[in-house]
Amino acid sequence: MQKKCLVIKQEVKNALAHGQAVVALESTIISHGMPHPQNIETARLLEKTVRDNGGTPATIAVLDGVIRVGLSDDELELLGTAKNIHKASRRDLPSVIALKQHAATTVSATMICAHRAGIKFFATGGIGGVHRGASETFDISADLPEFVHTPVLVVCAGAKAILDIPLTMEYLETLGIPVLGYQTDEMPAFYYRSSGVKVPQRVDDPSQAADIFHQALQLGYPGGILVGNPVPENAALPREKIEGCINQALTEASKNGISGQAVTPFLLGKLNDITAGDSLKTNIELVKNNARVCTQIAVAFARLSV
Ligand code: PSU
Ligand code: MN
Repeated sequence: MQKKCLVIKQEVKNALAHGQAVVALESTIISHGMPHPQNIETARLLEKTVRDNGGTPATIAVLDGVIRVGLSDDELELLGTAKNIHKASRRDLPSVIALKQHAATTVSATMICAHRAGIKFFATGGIGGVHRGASETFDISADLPEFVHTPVLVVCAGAKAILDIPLTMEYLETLGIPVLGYQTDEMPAFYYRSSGVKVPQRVDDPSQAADIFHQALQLGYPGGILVGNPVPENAALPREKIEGCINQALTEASKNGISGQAVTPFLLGKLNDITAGDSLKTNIELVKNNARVCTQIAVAFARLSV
């Protein structure tokens, strides 16, 4: 018999069985998105934020080929320190499981694992998207098409500003993915609050987002919903300054021939160096804010379903 490839932590199982709010958290941000020790501190802070808002956190990763939904503190530590952690998006899940590897899951893979576990809500930092220069490189994150297939509501602070936000929004429109602006009319730009690109729908409180997701499920939509939640004002970086730093990081990436799944971790790391840690501070604040709002939406949804 095949060994079980999905293990759900007991606490998460209990919460799901009682129809309580459960919020998935990803692990790529821990293993490839932030330096040590801030990565592990952030992972713990996010779990605490979910709990403080009345939810149960479920951080997701693949360990020794088993999808773990809900991690122990030792497992978070391993993901934040070990060097042999793969970065798994949708395409990589079968191989990291079959070959019994360790992998951090990106947004697309975390959505798949969350859905298999029965979790409908997931908070991340910035969604992957269409990269600048994609007309040459074809670099478009697998995060975007995942929303066509997998019914999970994801709260992000917009597309990472290292991306092409107008093209990312066009792509989401083509795929027919509902995108909501949380207390904003614009898609947030990760490090700063407004990108200048309109979202198709604004919501002003968690219950509106919960209602829209509930409606999509009732209509039999097979896919998910993306919520853009702007970074808190006091943590946002000045647009002009960070744009200069992003251009510098992009130049370094092309000089070094960085491609494929290494691009995003490289750019985030470079930006952290260039801004002397300011981009990391902002990143931590925005994902914490996303965990808070996502949990509030999950709590509102749980009320709808009783
Ligand atoms: N947001 C962050 N930091 C990250 C990521 C998102 O604040 O590290 C990760 C997510 O896991 C996302 C991935 O799914 O980057 C996208 O990678 P790519 O561009 O290679 O698809
Ligand atoms: Mn890519």
